[in-house]
Amino acid sequence: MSESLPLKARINHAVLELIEGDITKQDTDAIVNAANSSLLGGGGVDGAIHRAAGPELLEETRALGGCQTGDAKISRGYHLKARHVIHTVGPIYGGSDSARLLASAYRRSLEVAQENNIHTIAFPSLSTGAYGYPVDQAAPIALETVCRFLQGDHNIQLVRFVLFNSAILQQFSKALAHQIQQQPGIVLPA
Ligand code: AR6
Repeated sequence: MSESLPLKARINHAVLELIEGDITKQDTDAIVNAANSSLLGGGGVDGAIHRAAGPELLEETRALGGCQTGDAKISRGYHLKARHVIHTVGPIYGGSDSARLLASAYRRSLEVAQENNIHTIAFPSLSTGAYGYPVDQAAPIALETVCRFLQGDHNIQLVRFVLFNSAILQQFSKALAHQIQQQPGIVLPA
């Protein structure tokens, strides 16, 4: 990757970072699950999180009553390093409302984190696997939404995007570079 593309920024008192890795391995207070509205598990991130957390997670999510697209719900993390899982449902790419719903999934996840006194949170790239959202369109929405949230009043200290391969990481890094140009108050750490 070009050395000029940023992987970290400071926004208010929070750090935003981009890494290549596996969401299930993160030791943040919460990890975010790219779930579906049943909250009963699936493939991709959802399958990996349920496998790593153990069957107790499904027992808890069964009782949550599902989750609408663009909303988020919280559970415990069980055998994960993360104490909590925030389950959000991104849109299936294609509808006229896709961009709004993708932004909503990121924003609602951060609001749920804030309500539950979570200070550090890791996100995968929502909707860009089974749900078909092109990463070059999803990354700017993800970064803009998270940067705007971090510029407001909150107790979040760290938002980490955990991207599954270097191509996705590069798209997110490009989108972060754009946010740094567009939004005053986002600075690169020294
Ligand atoms: N860590 C980080 N990123 C991952 C991991 C991982 N362990 N595994 C995959 N990715 P997806 P969606 C990347 O399909 O598009 C499920 O069946 C992957 O490369 O997990 O929101 C649910 O139950 C892609 O970039 O989520 C839903 O039915 C991104 O994570 C549906 O899929 C998201 O891919 C949700 O689809």
